[in-house]
Amino acid sequence: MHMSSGATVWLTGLSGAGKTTICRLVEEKLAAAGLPVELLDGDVVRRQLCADLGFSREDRFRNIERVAYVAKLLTRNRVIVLASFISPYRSMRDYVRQEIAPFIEVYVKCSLEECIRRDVKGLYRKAINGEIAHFTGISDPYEEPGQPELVVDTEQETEEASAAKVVEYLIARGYI
Ligand code: GGZ
Repeated sequence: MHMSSGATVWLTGLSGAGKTTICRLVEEKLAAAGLPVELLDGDVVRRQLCADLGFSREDRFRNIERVAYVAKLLTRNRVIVLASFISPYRSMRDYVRQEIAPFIEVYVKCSLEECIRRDVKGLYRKAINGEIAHFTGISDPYEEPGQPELVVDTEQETEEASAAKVVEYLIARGYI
């Protein structure tokens, strides 16, 4: 594990499914192995690069287009990009897939019921009370991936185990 061909690992899933935590764990493992790695996370990107955007369908597409542009530049410079975005529409993920190679779609699977139960940031409660409009899973759609490269189920396994699966996938396919 000391050379990388570059790749974008794209984690999609509901808010609270565990995308950010898994990305951070994968990042730690890759960085420890001396690999070039960058994390692109919805929470951070939306305070920086996409501070002007909201959560309408159009703005979500703009968000993902900008991130895809950055991920593409990094990937072609042999960086392993770990991108963590709800990216709720199949067509937006397909757009990224045709922009970037190699592109590895990871579905971070967790039922809406469990995300509501966890409600890490209290956003589901607000959304259910009508205090946040267009909230994914409550008042906005989430389209499950049809054929992701990898599925990790955070209701069935620990985030450590999910992260290990991502790393194993990258090794098995020769990306790292
Ligand atoms: C979904 C929202 C919303 C709405 C704020 N819908 O779990 P979080 O809190 O920390 O991460 C979520 C983040 C979603 O941004 P993304 O860039 O990943 O979304 S997308 O790919 O659809 O463009 C959530 C918070 O922002 N958040 N309002 N209405 N998530």
